[in-house]
Amino acid sequence: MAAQVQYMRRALELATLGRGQVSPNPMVGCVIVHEPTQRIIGEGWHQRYGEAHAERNAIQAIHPDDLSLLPDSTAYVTLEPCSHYGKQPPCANLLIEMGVGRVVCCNDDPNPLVGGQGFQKLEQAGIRVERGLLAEEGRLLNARFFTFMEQQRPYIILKWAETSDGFIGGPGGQPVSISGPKSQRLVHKWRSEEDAIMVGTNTARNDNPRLNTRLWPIQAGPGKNPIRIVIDRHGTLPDDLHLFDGSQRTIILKSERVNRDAGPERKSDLIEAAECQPLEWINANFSTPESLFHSFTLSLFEQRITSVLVEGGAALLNSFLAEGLWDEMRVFRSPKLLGDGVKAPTVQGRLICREMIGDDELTVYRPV
Ligand code: AOF
Ligand code: ZN
Repeated sequence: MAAQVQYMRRALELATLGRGQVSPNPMVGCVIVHEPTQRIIGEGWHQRYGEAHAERNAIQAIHPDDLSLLPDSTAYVTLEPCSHYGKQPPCANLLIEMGVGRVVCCNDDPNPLVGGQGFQKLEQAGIRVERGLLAEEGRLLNARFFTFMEQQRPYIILKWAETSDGFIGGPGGQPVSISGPKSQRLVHKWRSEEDAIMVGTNTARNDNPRLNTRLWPIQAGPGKNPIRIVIDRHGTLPDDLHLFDGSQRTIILKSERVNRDAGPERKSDLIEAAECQPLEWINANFSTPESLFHSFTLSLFEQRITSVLVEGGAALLNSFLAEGLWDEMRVFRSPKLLGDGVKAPTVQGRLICREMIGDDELTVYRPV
C-alpha cells in the first residue's frame, strides 16, 4: 500500500508540470511500474493542451527492451484514462494495445465524453482497475477542471491586497501601492496559471491595469498571458486604457441594451500589429446580481474558460462574495497603513494557508 501511494504521489507531482499549459484539459501524470521488481519503467505527463496525454508520454518513455514487461506492470494515472477521440486518440485503447496489466487512478473523469467508459473499456479487456487512490489530492490538483465539468462554470479565485488597517484603495478609489514587490511578482505567476483575469469598471478606469504576466516571464510564452475580462456595463470606459490595447485576448461584459459592435476598438498604434487581438463584447443581463452572474458564468463556460482570477475592485469582489460564487480567496495584508479609503472585503471561509511573502502576509481561504 505504501509503495502504491508513493507512485501515485509521483504521478501527481508529474501532473503539476503541466500547470498553466493544459487548460481546459486537466493536469494528468502517469507512472508505470514493473511490479515484480518495483522498478519505474516509464513516466509522463500531459504537457500541453492538444498534445499527447500522460499515458502516451509515459509509454513512449519506456525503453524498447522493457516493453515486454508491461503485462506485469501497473500504470498509476491521476485520472481515469480517456475513452474518446478528442484532440488525441483514447488512452484506454493504448493501454489495452500495449498490454498493461493493471491501472490505478485517483479520480473518475467527470468529462461526459469519458465518465466511466475509460474504466469500462479497460475492464472489458481484462485489465485490473483500482480507482480512488489519493482521490482528494487528485481533486484538489484539478479543482478547476472538476468545478468546470461538474458545475459548468469556471473556478473563481478572489484576490486582493489590503493594508493593516483594512483598506484596498485610497479615498475615492485612487490607486495606492499596497503589497510589496515579491507579492506583485507572485500575482503575475498566478495570472500565468489561470485562464482569465477579471476587474470591475472602477478598477479599469482608476488603475488602468495591464493585467499581463510581465513580472513572471518564465511561463509567459506566446499565448500564456491570460484572457482579460472587464465589466463595462454602459460602454463608457475610455478607449485608450491598457486593457483595450489589443495585446491580449480581452472580453468586455456590457449590458444587452448598449449597442456596441464586436471589435475592432483598440489603440490606433496597435491596429497594424500582427499580434493585435480584437476586443470581444459579451451581452450580460445586469437586471439582478443573479441574472448577471448566471449570464456571465454561462458565457465563460461556453468559451471553455475554466478559471478566473478576480483582482478587484471592492464592489466586484463583494458581489462575488454576496453571491457565494467563489472557490478560493487569496489575501495579502501589508504592514502599510492608509487611515482612510476603500474598505477591503471581509474574509470568510476556511483558512488553508498562511505564509509571509516579503513583508506581506498571504492568507488563502476556501469556502466552508
Ligand atoms: C487522459 N490523460 O493526460 C488527459 C486526459 O481533446 P483531448 O483528446 O486532449 O481530450 C481532452 C479530454 O481528455 C479532457 O477533457 C479530459 O476528459 C481527458 N484528459 N485524459 O486519459 C490525460 N489530459
Ligand atoms: Zn487520454
